[in-house]
Amino acid sequence: MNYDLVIKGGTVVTEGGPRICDIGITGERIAALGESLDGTETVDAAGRIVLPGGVDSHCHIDQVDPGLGHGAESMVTGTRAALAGGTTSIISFVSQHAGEEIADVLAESLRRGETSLADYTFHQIISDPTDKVVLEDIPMVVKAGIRSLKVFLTYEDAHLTDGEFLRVLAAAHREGCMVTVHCENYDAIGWMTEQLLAQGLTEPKYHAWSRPEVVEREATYRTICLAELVDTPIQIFHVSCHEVAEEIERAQKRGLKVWGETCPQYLVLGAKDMDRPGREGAKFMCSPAPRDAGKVDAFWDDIRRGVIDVISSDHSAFFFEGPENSKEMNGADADFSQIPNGVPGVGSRMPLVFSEGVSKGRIDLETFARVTATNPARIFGLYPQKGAIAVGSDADIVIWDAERKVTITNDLLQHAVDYTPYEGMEVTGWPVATYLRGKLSMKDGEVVAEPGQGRFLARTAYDLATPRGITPNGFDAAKLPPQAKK
Ligand code: DUC
Ligand code: ZN
Ligand code: ZN
Repeated sequence: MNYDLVIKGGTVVTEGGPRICDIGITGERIAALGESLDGTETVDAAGRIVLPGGVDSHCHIDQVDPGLGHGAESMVTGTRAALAGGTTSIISFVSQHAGEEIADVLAESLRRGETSLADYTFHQIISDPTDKVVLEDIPMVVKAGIRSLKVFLTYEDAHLTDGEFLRVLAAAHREGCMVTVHCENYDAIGWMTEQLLAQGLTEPKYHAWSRPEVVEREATYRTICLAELVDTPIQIFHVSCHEVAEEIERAQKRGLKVWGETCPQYLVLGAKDMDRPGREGAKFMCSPAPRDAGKVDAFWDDIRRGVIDVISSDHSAFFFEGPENSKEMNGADADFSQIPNGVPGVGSRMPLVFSEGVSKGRIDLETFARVTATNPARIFGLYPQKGAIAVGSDADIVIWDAERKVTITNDLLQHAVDYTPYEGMEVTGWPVATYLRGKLSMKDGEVVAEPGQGRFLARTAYDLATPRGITPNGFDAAKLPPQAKK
């Protein structure tokens, strides 16, 4: 048998564990794992780690975020940065703002997606769950191949009341969607912000003071309870610390369909970064805020034990300087509450997790592959097409040099903005080649994929997003026709 491409002799990270073997690729798929495979083209991967292409299930790319603005990243620049960093599939967002027709925003997002270099899909943000949205639009979005919704429990223009959140959970229950949730308490943050600003405490570091761990923990607990009431599978987005992960673990132990995601910024950055001189701290401002770096060991343990299943980037690209799409777009001396949240990270995600996790001996290679590729693919209905090196899966593959030491600079990351919060950080381990569906897409830092190479990943019903069929008292309220909104 002659394969189109054979990647030879690398340490291949399969779901059964790492093994030294060849990968035979025919067309866009993996056709064989074995020894001495012959190919029209061969690539020598001896001495390298061979990983499933990363699946970054939380990136704000070419999207307007309620309360945050558009960000500077286009689908072209964002997915170029993804491929440079070893990620072959991304999930961005279709963002509904109050009063907007979801059909229009969806059509626009699908149009922008056509320029993608990597494979892609979207989560549907629901900011205004009117009767039409829950009865007609969410079913329409599902028919279009989108199987996950996102809601915010904070941000001025986006947060839902508990009543609105329940309506979204119920629609997701009926339609078989995963609901992803930004868990922070809107009123608590608003009150804390007022108190801080009244004292003249305006610098970036007070962003973290306005939203300590308890604000996130409360919203996480509430989210879990409401999802349990309705019987809807959920993923808690960007969990920042062990204290919040404890709520998720309790829910998982009760058998609930609750998953947890974190991001490199909560493993690498800390509150002290936001306390850098002048406005420098704004480079590290995201929500939830980076926590006390001293507490990170217990959090890595949550990752090892699978309480936290996914490490995504929450890539959110605002320039540091400049009048538009920037951290100073509301004025160079705006107080912390006026500075857009979010850090860029789609390209640095895999190298940071590899270096902090695998190279420092905190996680093994299988866990790395699970949290960066396999689990996000499973949780969002893309598996086994994506997220695994297995016969029949798409040939999305990253060849990794586990020994290479690289000092991160903004240029290396190839995203659109003028900074990275990880500037100057040395990492051990770096992607040297990325293949998307069998096609070489990045080699030695040069992205050779073309705009439009990426494909929309339409999703159908899948087990993890299916309700358990268990409600607290056996009364499945979500199945009833929704009541008109008051
Ligand atoms: N927080 C969000 O909720 N979204 C984008 C970036 C961020 O920090
Ligand atoms: Zn969020
Ligand atoms: Zn986000």
